[in-house]
Amino acid sequence: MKIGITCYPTYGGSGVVATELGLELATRGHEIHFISYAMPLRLGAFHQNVFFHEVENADYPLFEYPPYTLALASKMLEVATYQKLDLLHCHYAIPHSISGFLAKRMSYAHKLKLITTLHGTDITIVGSSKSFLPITKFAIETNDGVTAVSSYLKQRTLKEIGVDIPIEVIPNFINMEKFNRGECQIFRDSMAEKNEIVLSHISNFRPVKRVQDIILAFAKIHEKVPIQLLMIGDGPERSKCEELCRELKVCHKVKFLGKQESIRDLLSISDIFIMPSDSESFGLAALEAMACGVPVVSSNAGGLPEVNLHGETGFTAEVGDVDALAERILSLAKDDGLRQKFSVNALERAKYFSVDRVIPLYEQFYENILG
Ligand code: GMT
Repeated sequence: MKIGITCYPTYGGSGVVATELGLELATRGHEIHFISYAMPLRLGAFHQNVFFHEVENADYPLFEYPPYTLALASKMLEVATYQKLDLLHCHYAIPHSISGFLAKRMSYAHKLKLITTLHGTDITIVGSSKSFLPITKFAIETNDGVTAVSSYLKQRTLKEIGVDIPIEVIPNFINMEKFNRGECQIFRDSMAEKNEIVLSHISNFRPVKRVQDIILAFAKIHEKVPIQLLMIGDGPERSKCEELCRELKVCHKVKFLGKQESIRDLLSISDIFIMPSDSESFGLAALEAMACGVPVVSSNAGGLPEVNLHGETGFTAEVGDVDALAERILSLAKDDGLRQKFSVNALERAKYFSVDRVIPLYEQFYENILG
């Protein structure tokens, strides 16, 4: 198949999922054309069957807000026409599905199909806001096929956006050849004492991630068990978090590592992963941790319980319940046997989301749409 993929290239999990999907499809022989305003972050080097088409936005004195949606639609049409695409697959409804709709309407020459994958905030924040709700509903209903990354997100889309179109749940996925527990003893020794448990967190430190809950929970347990906290990533809440560490006098036990490339290595030296998010349609970072055999302590927000099974692959807690988070981290940190059992279960659970199982679901979905 010849597939056009549009996503946000620089921020957020939806761009990561779209890019990895394109790369996996390309290795299976499909021809993939990424269409966006910048090269998706994880695209990197040259890949066979993968092409990137940059959308140049019009700059004109009248345009205080240059109309990216229109520039994208024109580029989609151009790529679809000259590369003879079978379908356009948009990730994140706003504005990509609207551009896709325009491109499809303009492409009289062949029967271009339009698919959108809903990722989370396109529904839970942007889509359900008063100003975007009608256009989000329209953007979704205009597709030939719609997928959501969790059952939770599907239900919220049906309920809050009120769409009248079937939504198929195709979960996010993981390439377990890229994400697996590596041998990183020297690296681990440089991060923590031999007897310490390594607790880690990875995110973009936006308010929705509730990173301060991690510090509050950590402060409650750091004297009860030898433990080191790794805070990986960067974003608007990082400074407040560092300030909280100083206030609670836990700085000597917390390392803020900023943005990192070697996520797999950092997960490989971790014993427990923490994700206390306020809202999470899926929680890709939790899945990446599980693929490296790391048990997860997370909130029970959104689709997280579909990934992290309470009492099996880790623990979940009510959003904002810092005491429960602390108690659950402590029980795992103190019990080597339980941690080992959850680690095995986490790895097993991650296999359910492996590319070998999930990518064929997308291929089948495309084939059904193409008839
Ligand atoms: O919250 C983010 O990191 C960005 C956001 C996005 O749409 O780019 O992520 C959402 O999509 C990810 C990939 O499908 C999911 O793993 C995240 O759970 C989801 N984030 C939220 O729902 C808050």
